[in-house]
Amino acid sequence: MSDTEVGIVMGSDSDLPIMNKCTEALDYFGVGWEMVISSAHRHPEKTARYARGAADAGLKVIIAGAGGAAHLPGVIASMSLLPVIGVPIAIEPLHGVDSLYSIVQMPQGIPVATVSVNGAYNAGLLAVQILAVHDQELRHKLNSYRQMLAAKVEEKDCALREKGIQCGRADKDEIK
Ligand code: RP5
Repeated sequence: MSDTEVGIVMGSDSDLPIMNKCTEALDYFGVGWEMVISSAHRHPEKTARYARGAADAGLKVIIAGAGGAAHLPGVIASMSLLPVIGVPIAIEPLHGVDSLYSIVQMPQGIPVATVSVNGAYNAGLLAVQILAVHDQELRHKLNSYRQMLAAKVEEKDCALREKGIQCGRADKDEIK
């Protein structure tokens, strides 16, 4: 079985600074990934080949990021039964609203799980969660990750107390 479980596709190298955040999340959890530049508009044949071959290549999830009239995630989803996570990339002049609407408003029948504008890190996390359904070790790592997030919130709350700002609620110990 291939160690590469997540395919990351983007419309252009200009998407790379954002899409690299997927790889940070996947690397954190030790999930193998590959990365490809293709385009629904500028190179539809390559996009079709990649999407149609993804499952046979051993991929389990595809993350696709694009900006503007961002059809890449939807087109890939139409040509593969793998779950596709779409990342709307913010570009001028509409700052990602165009990308968000293009990706999130898929017609019934071909879903794309859309994250926030430039939300590539969450796309990586969502891919990990999908893989974790059948992977206990990944579930343990995800639990630890969430505990770490909660601990950071506590640290920030403690910092407020150190500045002399009171919580004030009688049941404040219950909030912790
Ligand atoms: C989209 O067009 C790409 O995903 C990118 O976000 C946008 C602009 O591409 P470049 O003109 O920077 O190559 O297809």
